[in-house]
This record gives sequence, structure tokens and C-alpha cells, in this order.
Amino acid sequence: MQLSHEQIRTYRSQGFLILDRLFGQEEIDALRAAFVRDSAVPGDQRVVERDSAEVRAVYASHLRQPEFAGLVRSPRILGPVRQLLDSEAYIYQFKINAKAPFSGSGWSWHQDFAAWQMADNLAEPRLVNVGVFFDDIDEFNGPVIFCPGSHRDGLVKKGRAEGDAASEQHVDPEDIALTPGEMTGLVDRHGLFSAKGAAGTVVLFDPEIVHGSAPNMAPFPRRLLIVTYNDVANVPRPVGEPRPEYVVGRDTAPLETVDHDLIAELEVMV
Ligand code: HL5
Ligand code: SIN
Ligand code: MN
Repeated sequence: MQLSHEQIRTYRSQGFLILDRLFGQEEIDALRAAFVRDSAVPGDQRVVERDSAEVRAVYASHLRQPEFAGLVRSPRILGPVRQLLDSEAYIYQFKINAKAPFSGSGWSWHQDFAAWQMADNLAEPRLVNVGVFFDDIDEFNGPVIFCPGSHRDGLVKKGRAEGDAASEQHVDPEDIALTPGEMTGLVDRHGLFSAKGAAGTVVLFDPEIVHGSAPNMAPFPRRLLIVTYNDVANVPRPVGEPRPEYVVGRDTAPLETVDHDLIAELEVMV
């Protein structure tokens, strides 16, 4: 699959692009089932909410579950990613942000590349985020909100906030959150846009776009998978210990597409 010139222009100018229902209902059912299975795997890759035992995020499921190993190699995703990067790509990060019904908490306003530059000493923002909706996402269950065009200003700030980290497992956006003052100026200039759509919809977004999301107040979940692909020539050069493999991928070989039915019994790829 390839993006049109118009779609590429939209991605470059807005910093995101929505592809309506790129995956079908049966595929989404299979991915949801794989997520239920993977959420039960104990380990540091599983991040829980601060005030409850609900799952907030699960990292690196593509290394454990064949459905996700297949998904990250789908030509429907890798085609557009290679086009946008104009290079070969590998998986920098894989996470599913779960946002449970009624209780799933929000994500502070931030820019992803600020985290990766700081935590992994990543040189260039040569990455593409691919969000896959596991649920219908609307104004009720905490959609990701973008500040369109904000990626073109580069990083608003570098480094993390003073005080304790919100999580030992990953950089929680709270640790690199933009201030109300910074956000007011950005929203004055660019406005806001919430990424809504049916389950199976995909949103591609830039690693420097300002984004965040509100808590889930609805009686249904908001499960969003975010796979981040990096240019194979842009590998991180961490100062000291690299972060764990569940949060920053170490297999930097060019990812090959696998075109198969995601629902069918998969060959073992993990
Ligand atoms: N949790 C990610 C990490 O790399 C960073 C955030 O949305 C991406 C800011 O630890
Ligand atoms: C993120 O930026 O990682 C979180 C966005 C979300 O899941 O709403
Ligand atoms: Mn983010």
C-alpha cells in the first residue's frame, strides 16, 4: 500500500494523517484477543495505573504475540512508513495504551522526540508513529488530541521536569509535559484536533507533534496501539546503559513486509 501525494502533503503539513478503517473488524477482534492474552503476561513491560491495578500500557507485544508480529510487518503499515521516512525502517517502540472504562487516565501534553532524545540520545526525529484504533474512538473515551502543524516548530523544550519520575518503566509524558503557558501559545497559533474514528482506523503522526489526551469517562475502553518506526540509519547512541528492550527496540535490521491474513494461523515469527 502507498500513500497518495496529497496524503503525504497532509502528513507533512499537519503532522498527522488519518486512514479510515485500514483494518477490518475481524482483524481488530484478533488483535483485541491477542492484547487480552498479552496483558496477562507479568513483567516490567506492563504498566499499571497509579491508583488502581488497571493496565495503563503494555510494551513490546510484537515480541510475544504472533498477531502483533504480523501486524507490524503488514504492507498496509510498512508501505506508508517507508514512503514517509524515505528509508528502510525498524521498530523503535511498540506500546498499547489501554485506557480502561471510567478510570483510564490521560496523557500529558508532550512531544515524543523530547523523550527519545533525552532518554536514548537519539540524534534525529526520523521516526513515524502509527496508531491503530482497537476501539471506536470518539470525544467520550479520550482520543489523542493533536496540535496540528506544531511539529514544524521543532522541540519546544528539552529535558525532563524536576522531581520524581512518574514511572520507572518508561518516560511518562508527565515527565516532559509542556506547561500551560507553552500550550496556550501553541494552541493560539495552531488550534487543536482530536483523532476520532472507528475501530481499525490508523493515524500516522510525527515524533515532534505536540499531543496528549484526557481521561476515559465512558463505559467502554479506549485501546490504542502505537508502533514507532525509526530510520535504520538513526539508531540511538545511549550514554551509559541502554533502556530495556521492551521500551526501545534493539533489532535495528530493516523490517521486511509479510503479506498475510492477520486472522489466519500465523507462522511463528516471534
Ligand atoms: N513512553 C515513551 C518512552 O519512550 C515516551 C512517550 O509517547 C511517548 C513520551 O518511554
Ligand atoms: C502517548 O502519547 O503515548 C499517549 C497518547 C494516548 O495514548 O492517548
Ligand atoms: Mn506520545
